[in-house]
Formats: sequence, structure tokens, C-alpha cells
Amino acid sequence: MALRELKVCLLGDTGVGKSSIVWRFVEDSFDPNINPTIGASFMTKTVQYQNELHKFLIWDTAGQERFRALAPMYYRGSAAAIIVYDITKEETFSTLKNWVRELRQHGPPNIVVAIAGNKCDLIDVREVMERDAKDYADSIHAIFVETSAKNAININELFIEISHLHPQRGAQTHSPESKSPRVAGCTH
Ligand SMILES: Nc1nc2c(ncn2[C@@H]2O[C@H](COP(=O)(O)OP(=O)(O)OP(=O)(O)O)[C@@H](O)[C@H]2O)c(=O)[nH]1
Ligand SMILES: [Mg+2]
Repeated sequence: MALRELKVCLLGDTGVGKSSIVWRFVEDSFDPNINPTIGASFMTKTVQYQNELHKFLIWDTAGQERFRALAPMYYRGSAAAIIVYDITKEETFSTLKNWVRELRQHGPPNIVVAIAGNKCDLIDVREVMERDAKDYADSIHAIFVETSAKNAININELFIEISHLHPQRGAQTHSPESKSPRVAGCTH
């Protein structure tokens, strides 16, 4: 059986749930008392899709400002970047846009970008509209999905979409509207 390795990094503000997304994907568990990441952490998970094994090599970066300068070490060799924001915190969406700009300027040219609006279980305190985030993602040809690491919503789907996109197509030529498999909306 063919084995494909995919290096993926997670970027985004502190507290948006990057480590929780990785933890949910790799261990299928959730820790409400998880600590902020120091530096970065590395995990792998191998998944079988049809007749291929996909090994995700995941670099989970630290969102705290003091670690910001380390990020290029992790995104430079990545096939895909998952940029995470928190749907209940508008400022984390601004941070996400800064990451997109930085990736465009300094990241690998064909890096697949996926945007994850995490904590979609908290719709009562939502600050970022799904439509606005989806429009933005379409404008930069990025995958978009709202996730909940807490309730295990769209976490596997996020990684499946990424593996479908790589390496056949880069982020630049991908049109999420027409080509990517659909992921269901967030149903809490
Ligand atoms: N309600 C809810 N809380 C979440 C979700 N994902 C993460 N959290 C909580 O958000 C807080 C921060 O989660 P982390 O996974 O540590 O966030 P992070 O992005 O890795 O933060 P840094 O490592 O500092 O960059 C924790 O208290 C989590 O339990 C989610 O989907 N829903
Ligand atoms: Mg973390």
C-alpha cells in the first residue's frame, strides 16, 4: 500500500484551540485544562484513505507572541498550514489574516492553506460570522471549515480535505467551491 507523508503546521493566536484540534485528531480526546504550548509540539497520525496510507507529520506551534519568531521554522517545510481562529473572538480572525499575509510573503509558494473557525460549539457568543470567514477563505483560495475540538466536529474532515488537496494541487490553483469535497456545517 502506498504511503504518503504530509507535513502540516498549525498557526493562530494563543487560546484558539490549535493543540485541542491536534489532540482530538490524534488521540480523539479533549482536555478543557490543556496548557498553552511552549515553542511547538510534534505529533503524527497515519490514516488509511482508500488504498493509500497518509501519514500526517503535525507541527503544532505556540500562539503566544513571545514564540512568534519561531513559526517560520515550522511553516517553511510544510505542505499545508491550518490557520485557526476562535469564532467567539474577532481579534483572532485579524491575527489569522496576518498569518495569511506572512505565509504569502515567506511561506512555501504552493502551500495548501486551510482556515479553521474553532469553538463552533459556542454559537451563543459568536463574534465572527461564518459567511464572512467563508468569503475571505474563498478570496484566498483556502479550505474553510468551522470546527469544534470539544465536540469533535469537522476535525477529521479538515485533515481529509487537506490530504485530498496535496500534492496534486497547490493552494493557488485550488477552487474550494468547485473541486473540494463538501464538509458539513457546524452542528454543535
Ligand atoms: N468550547 C470549546 N473550547 C475549546 C475548543 N478547543 C479548545 N478549547 C479550549 O480553549 C482553550 C485553549 O485551547 P488550546 O488548544 O490550548 O489553544 P492553542 O491554540 O493551542 O493555544 P497556544 O498553545 O497558546 O497557542 C482551552 O481551554 C481549550 O479547552 C472548542 O472547540 N470548544
Ligand atoms: Mg497550543
